[in-house]
Amino acid sequence: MSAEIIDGKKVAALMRDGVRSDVEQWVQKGNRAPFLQVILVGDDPASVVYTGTKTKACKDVGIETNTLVLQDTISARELKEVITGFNEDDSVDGILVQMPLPSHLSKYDVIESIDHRKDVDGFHPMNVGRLSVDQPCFRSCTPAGVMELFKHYSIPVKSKHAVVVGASNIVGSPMAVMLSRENASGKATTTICHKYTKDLTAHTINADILIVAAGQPHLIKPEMVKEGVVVIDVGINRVADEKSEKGYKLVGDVDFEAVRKKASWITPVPGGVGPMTVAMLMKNTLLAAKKSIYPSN
Ligand code: L34
Repeated sequence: MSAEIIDGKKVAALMRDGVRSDVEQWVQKGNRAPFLQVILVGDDPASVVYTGTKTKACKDVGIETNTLVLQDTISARELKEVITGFNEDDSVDGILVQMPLPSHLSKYDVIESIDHRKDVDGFHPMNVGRLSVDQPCFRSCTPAGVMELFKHYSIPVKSKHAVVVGASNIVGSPMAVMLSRENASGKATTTICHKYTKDLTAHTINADILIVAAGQPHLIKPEMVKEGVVVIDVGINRVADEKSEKGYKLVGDVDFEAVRKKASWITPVPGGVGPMTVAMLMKNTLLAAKKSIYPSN
């Protein structure tokens, strides 16, 4: 078997088309354009790239945006004051603080200081909690983007065995919740593996759907999966590459060339999950502007 490629770049472009026409309609009705406030603390090179991609996507769909770049020496109190200002500003619909943060700042405190009604990342405990009880909320963009891929390609989830490798707050954990909830897109039997899992292969080999968000280049080898598996590779690792102009190349958490021979569907890196994360952010920002999720806003 050789897998069909799940083209995240293409599906993300289609999603952005949808958001663009919804934004147009929203503005035609006399509303101002949605506004996303991005906050970047420091100059982590990957964060600079990702926030740049987000700005470009906003322009593409008619969402207005601004990126506030703060020094990595900023105190927790100062950052909180900045966020409070945006919370109280009615012209700001969505607030996104790009991760990771410098080590002296607590991501939990920073995330909780964002008004959950403007938390377009879906990281605030209010949104995470509402996700886990299947109530309307902002959903973390990466796992929500993966669910969108299943929908687009009509890949069945219900009653499948989904194995999630990686248990982070922003990907693995909400991914497992989305897959396992008893709703139209979920109903999978779900296993979560992480760095304390004793025999990873014993779990991955049973996966009908394997989602890997471990941050380890080429962790998943062909002998770890069964024939016909659907493989979603969330990893984006920069590895040194002299042949590339940038001096690095991007590789996923899956040994793509080898695993694709056994899989039925597989996402590439780049061009898989990454662009979907950004497209979901556009969708969430529109929902925030429309106050669709929290009408009392
Ligand atoms: N607050 N912090 C916050 N929200 C997020 O949703 C993120 N994330 C992760 C890091 N920190 C965050 C992102 O935006 C990862 N992430 C992200 C966004 C975009 C892409 C990858 C990760 C992306 O566009 N990936 C492209 C390749 C980009 C490249 O060339 O480096 C792809 O095709 O996979």
